[in-house]
Amino acid sequence: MSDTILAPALPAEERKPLTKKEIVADHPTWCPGCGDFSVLALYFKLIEKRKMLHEKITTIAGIGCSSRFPYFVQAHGAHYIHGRALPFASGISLSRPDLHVFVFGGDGDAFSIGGNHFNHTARKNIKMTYVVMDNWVYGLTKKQTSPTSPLGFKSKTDIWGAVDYPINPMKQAIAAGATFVARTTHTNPAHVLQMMEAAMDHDGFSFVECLSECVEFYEGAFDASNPRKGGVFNTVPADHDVTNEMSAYKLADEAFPGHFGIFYKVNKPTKNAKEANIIKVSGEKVKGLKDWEILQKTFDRLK
Ligand SMILES: Cc1ncc(C[n+]2csc(CCOP(=O)(O)OP(=O)(O)O)c2C)c(N)n1
Ligand code: SF4
Ligand SMILES: [Mg+2]
Repeated sequence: MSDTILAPALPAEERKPLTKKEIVADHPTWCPGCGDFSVLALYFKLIEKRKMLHEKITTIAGIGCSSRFPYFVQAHGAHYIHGRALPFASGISLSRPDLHVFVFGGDGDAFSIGGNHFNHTARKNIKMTYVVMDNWVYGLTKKQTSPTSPLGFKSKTDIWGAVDYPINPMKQAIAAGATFVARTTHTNPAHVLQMMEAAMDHDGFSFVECLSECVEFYEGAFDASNPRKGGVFNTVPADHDVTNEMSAYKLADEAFPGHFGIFYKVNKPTKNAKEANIIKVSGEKVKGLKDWEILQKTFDRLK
């Protein structure tokens, strides 16, 4: 091993902040015009802006076009099993309090196969940021109905139009117990960055629904929210109380395009903090004992 590898890392303040060039990996293989490009570019911006150190960047995803995300970030990350990104990210979050874990994924990954994990990670308030790039369709597998596809959407699985009522990600996140719930859209880069940064600063499970157009299989889905396409982009009213669950629910219940911004934000102890406390308290009880003695005590107690 070279001296450079063995040399201890310089203190953060003495290290040069990362440049985009250093964190950009492979050329993204998304279709030209896909909304996901914008989200990736803003993640790079966030890394640069917050001067994140290379070894602290943690990018996790499931499976889908959007979930290819970690491939395109030159840092630690994993492209995990479809719908299972959150349990994987939970393990990292709980065992590495020095990292802020980012999870990126699609509407199918988050609310269909991963729906259960979404609810439970939210209710446990495990510290991480989950950005769902919602395109209202399964993109990677070439146009099947997703849990957010609107009624009547014609796809390979609903050739006569979708008949199942779509879920509302914002309502679902609030009801599940997420402590930070925000909504943004890839067509407003400054807003995406603002939401990701606020989510990162939240001590708990932060969820951001980011509309991200699939130009290949659902072109124009979000035009009504894009002023450049004749739509309207309205931010959350200034007098909205983000700690009021019912007000947040009302915002979430609005017809598309609704509002964009932070709908809900409350402070509640995280599972991370609770577990750290259990470890501290139980550690004090067995202070001075050798590992095998602790194990023996545990087995004795189980008798
Ligand atoms: C266990 C399992 N079931 C099904 C699939 C096939 N599959 C891959 S991605 C995907 C859906 C992707 O949709 P979404 O999460 O919305 O991501 P997008 O491609 O739209 O970004 C499906 C059904 C899989 N890879 N693994
Ligand atoms: S299929 Fe859709 S979601 Fe996938 S890369 Fe192409 S435009 Fe993006
Ligand atoms: Mg999708």
